[in-house]
Parts: sequence; structure tokens; C-alpha cells
Amino acid sequence: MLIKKSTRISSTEITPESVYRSRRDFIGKSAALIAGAGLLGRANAGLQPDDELTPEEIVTQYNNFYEFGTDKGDPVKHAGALTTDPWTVTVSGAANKTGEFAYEEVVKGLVAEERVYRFRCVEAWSMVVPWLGIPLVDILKQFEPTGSAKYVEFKTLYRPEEMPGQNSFFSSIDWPYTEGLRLDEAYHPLTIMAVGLYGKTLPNQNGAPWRLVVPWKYGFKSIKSIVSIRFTEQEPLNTWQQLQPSEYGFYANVNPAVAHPRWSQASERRLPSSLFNQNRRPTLPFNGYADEVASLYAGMDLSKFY
Ligand SMILES: Nc1nc2c(c(=O)[nH]1)N[C@H]1C(S)=C(S)[C@@H](COP(=O)(O)O)O[C@H]1N2
Ligand SMILES: [Mo]
Repeated sequence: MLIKKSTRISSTEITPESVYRSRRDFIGKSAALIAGAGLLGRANAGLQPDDELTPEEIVTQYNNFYEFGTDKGDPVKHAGALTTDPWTVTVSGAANKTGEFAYEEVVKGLVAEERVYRFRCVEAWSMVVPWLGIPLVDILKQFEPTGSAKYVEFKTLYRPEEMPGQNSFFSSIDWPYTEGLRLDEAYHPLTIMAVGLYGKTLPNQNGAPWRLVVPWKYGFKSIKSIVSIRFTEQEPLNTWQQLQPSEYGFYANVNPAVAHPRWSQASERRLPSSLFNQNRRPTLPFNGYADEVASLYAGMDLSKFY
């Protein structure tokens, strides 16, 4: 059902047969080859001179993925057990093409690009990550959303047998983890569905096989291991907003001027950093992507729409 764009380089043209074993691998590898060939589009958007890549072992070992536990080291410890192949996504709501689709079918013919983005968690730490991602618009448009679609909602896999955090007696989260975007945010060229990082297929702990990356919003918007995409007229209720609406809103745009009720958002710890004041730097409006995205929120009071 995926319409291949003739202007794009087909993966088979750039990937020798011998390089790929599974289609899954092949996505990561073809993206890596594209990166290597210098065919990057819109990459490295708005990087500051002092933005250095966060080491791969931090990006892949210091994680938030509550399905596997709440400690930063839990995801890398437990996510290896997650089965990500086969992977199916259910598409529903205001679109012409709905139903169940195999992950491979949805990404077939689409090209992952390397994007180096700052990534800012609401907990006030940040990283710089070289993602491999497919522009989200390329994925969503295939389903032909109708004119009444104003938002898109995503859900993570619910599989307590493989996700111990979903069994936890102490978890107050109403699984599955849910997130949403306004459709114009979802279609923005900076918004990607990441399928890899550091030139490799996405590790399970980072949200395999695919996860959202919205670099101007707090990290919790970047939902992992997506199995459901729903187009809707109403603003979706996301997991953190549902849990604590006074602390987490729908928009969650990075904003140094609006404090979290329990801590300041004016600055952040750039990882690696273990001490409160180590590698601390000012937080930038929209995480430094204001030139690209501020117009999406023209006329909105961002202290109200937090
Ligand atoms: N399904 C799911 N997605 C999630 C989370 C989660 O707990 N579950 N945590 C979010 C938060 S708070 C952050 S900061 C990022 C962390 O992504 P990373 O581990 O790849 O750095 O994932 C986001 N996506
Ligand atoms: Mo986060």
C-alpha cells in the first residue's frame, strides 16, 4: 500500500544484496550508506557549535522506557527480551486507508535520513543523538488522512509478558503508553519516526522497531515501540497528562520560561553528567528549534498551553 516516491533513491540501488539479511537490518544499513554517501537531507538542523554527539553507550544505556522499569538502567537490562519481529501497526480513525499493516510494508520504499538532534527530557537532562529517521509526514500521508483529521495519536505495545514494568504493582500508568500531536506538528519536516541511531538499527531500549522523535518537545512526547496510529478530530489525552495534568500538558514544547511545578526548566544537564552542576547549560526556547517551529504556535499563550 506504500507509494514509492520516484525521486528517492531506491534502497536496492544503493544497498548491495550481500549487505542485508533481513528487511529490518536493511533499513538501518541503507540509511547508514546514505549517510556515508553524503546524501543527507535537512540533517543536523540548528546545531550549536558546542553540541557534541552524546556517546553511544549513554544514548543506549541511560533510558526512559517505563514499560521495562523506572530506573535509567532498566531498559537496557530488560528490553532485549522484547520481540520486535513480526511487528504490526493498527491504523484507525479519520483516514482512507485503515487496518493492520506489517511494519515492513509501511516503511518499504521510504528512506531513513541521518538527523542529529538535541533531545531534552522534562527531567532537565539532555543529549545530542544521531538518529536515522523517516520524516513522519512520509509515513502518515500513505494512510490518506481525511479533512476531518486534526490530530494523530500513537500507542506503544502492551505486552506485559515481555514488558515487566507493565506488571508492576507500583506503576500508576494506565497502559499502553499514549502520545499525540497536532497534525501540523506531525507533518513538520523536523518530526521523524526514528528507525535507528548511530548508523545502526534502533536498539530495543530506544524504542524498536520505530519511535517518534520530536526535537522541540520534551522527550516524553517521543513515544517508543509504536503499534497504533489513530487520526482524530479531538486532542488526544497523553499518558503523562492523564497522570498529572498540572505538571504535563498536551504540547510539552521545551520552554525555559515555564517551570515544572517541582523544578526549573531554565537549564539542563548535558549528558554525560552525573552531578547537578556538571555540564549544565541554559535551555533554549523550543530546544533551539524556534526558527523552524515557533510559527506553529503563533498567538498561543505558551504558559497556558504547556
Ligand atoms: N512507550 C514509552 N515511550 C517513551 C517513554 C516511556 O516510558 N514509554 N519515555 C519517554 C521519555 S520520558 C523520554 S525522555 C524518552 C527517552 O528516550 P531514550 O531512552 O531513547 O533517550 O522516551 C520517551 N518515550
Ligand atoms: Mo523524559
